[in-house]
Amino acid sequence: MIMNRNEIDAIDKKLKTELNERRYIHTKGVAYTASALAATYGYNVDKALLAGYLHDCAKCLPDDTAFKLCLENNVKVSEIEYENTALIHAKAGYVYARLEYGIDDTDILNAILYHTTGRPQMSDLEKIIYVADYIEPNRKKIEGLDEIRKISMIDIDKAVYMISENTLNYLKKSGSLIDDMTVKTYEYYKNIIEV
Ligand code: DGI
Ligand code: FE
Ligand code: FE
Repeated sequence: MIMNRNEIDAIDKKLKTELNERRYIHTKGVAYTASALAATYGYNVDKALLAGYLHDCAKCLPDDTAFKLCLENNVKVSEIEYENTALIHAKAGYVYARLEYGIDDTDILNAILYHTTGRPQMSDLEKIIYVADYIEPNRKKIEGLDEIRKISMIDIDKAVYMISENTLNYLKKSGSLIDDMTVKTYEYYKNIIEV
């Protein structure tokens, strides 16, 4: 899926009306960071930019709209997603990017779908978005972030491992329910960086 400058600009404009200011600023940060990671790892820069732009496209929808979008489009919602509404924007975004932003590229749609929990054996683009979401410059300071930023430009699998470990620790500390996929991502990337 190739988009020209005008099409990207149109997506940018639409996102600006659908996201709050903070989320829009974060979105731009992810888009540019994703394109830099793509350049580093020899991936298509425009595709990474587009996926970065759209990764949180459903973040500001009301929860009931997000649930409805999934259910009406045959995307199953799990118990944990009903209870932890921070998770649903990934699945809703997967549907919304296709219906509202005309995205038909499976890799871009999957990068949106898995950007919050990750998954084992992510594609290059999925890893780029997962990492860019965490390291973009507008993210508020998280412990270990400088080190993760540095590693991100050297070994993306290791960066995925470090981010998933941080996320798990954070969720444990805050007593949140943890999605199976979040744990599977951590275990998979822990194993592959240890060989
Ligand atoms: O949408 P963003 O704020 O840019 O970032 P995100 O999509 O990575 O994550 C949204 C939140 O979801 C973040 O605070 C971490 C949280 N999260 C990730 N995995 C899990 C989770 N929350 C729960 N309850 N369970 C998980 O497994
Ligand atoms: Fe998100
Ligand atoms: Fe995000």
